[in-house]
Amino acid sequence: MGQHRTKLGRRGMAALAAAGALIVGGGAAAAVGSGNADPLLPVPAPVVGTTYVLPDLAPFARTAESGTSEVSDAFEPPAPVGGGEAALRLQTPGETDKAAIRTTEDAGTSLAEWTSSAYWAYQGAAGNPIQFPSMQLEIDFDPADPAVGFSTLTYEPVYNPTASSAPDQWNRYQAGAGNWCSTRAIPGVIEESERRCNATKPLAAFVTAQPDIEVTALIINQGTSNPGLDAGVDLVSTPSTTYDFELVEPEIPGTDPCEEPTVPTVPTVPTVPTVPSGGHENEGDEQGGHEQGGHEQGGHEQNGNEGHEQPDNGGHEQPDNGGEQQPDNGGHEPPQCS
Ligand SMILES: [Ca+2]
Ligand SMILES: [Ca+2]
Repeated sequence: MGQHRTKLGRRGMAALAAAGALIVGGGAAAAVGSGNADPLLPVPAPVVGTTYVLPDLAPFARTAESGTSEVSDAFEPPAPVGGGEAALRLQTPGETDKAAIRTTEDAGTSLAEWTSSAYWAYQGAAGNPIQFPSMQLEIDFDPADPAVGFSTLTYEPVYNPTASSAPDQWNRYQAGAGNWCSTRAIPGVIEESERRCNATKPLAAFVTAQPDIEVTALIINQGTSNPGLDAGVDLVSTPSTTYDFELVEPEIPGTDPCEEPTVPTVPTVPTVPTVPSGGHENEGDEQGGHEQGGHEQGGHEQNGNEGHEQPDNGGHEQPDNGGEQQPDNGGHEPPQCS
């Protein structure tokens, strides 16, 4: 399951910290006003890192499939600024259609940690122009009692009047700073009559009323009652990560150990020898490390000359030749990648 996604590990964290981009707490993200007419504000740096969510949707799982959920590059642009080349696409053609994906990666976090949570959404088509996908949090306000405390909180742009509902563009929603509905009554904050979005409250109100309140799951939801909605979601930020929906896993600079020791073979690179940029690293990965180190310099050309001169062309198949070449290749390649 985890093999299809990548989190920035220590190296990614170190890179963010070194770049001054690491945000401690949610303060820096709060400057983005969802009501601003201009949605193209800089994306806050991930609080901890980025998790790429590929078409298998791991670590999410589909929990409602009468609508559809898939990673797609169908929108224009296909992703928000900083969100790569694709997004989650949710489609609910009919009144009762529902599309939802759910993850428990942040299960056990305090609700207070979610005040910097956020996501981007795009409305490509809608039966009702105010409709957008929502962020939902399953919560337990009484973690000590397994029989008590469950509810689902929902942030949805329609319940946050200052949130942008502009179609055909990526809108950023500072959900953690917005107002939320609750499916169930919660003592001290949501009365029975206030359930199901008859009242909306900021997360701080929930935390104040129920200081032990925990989040048990994150859901990205669309529907029911969203007929004709064709929408995108990307860069969903939680306390631990930002989920970036992508068709293929991007190459994260600095995570490929074969990149660093490569010798530049392309004539255009000698100007900046000490600071490898993205483009140079990619070139180096393809041409430098693998081909030069392993094959050209290693066993093939020198050892192979003897074998290739023999007309039977059996050099590659005979175990004697193979035995001579493989120790060279095997010996040279791993050190270059480690
Ligand atoms: Ca409970
Ligand atoms: Ca994306």
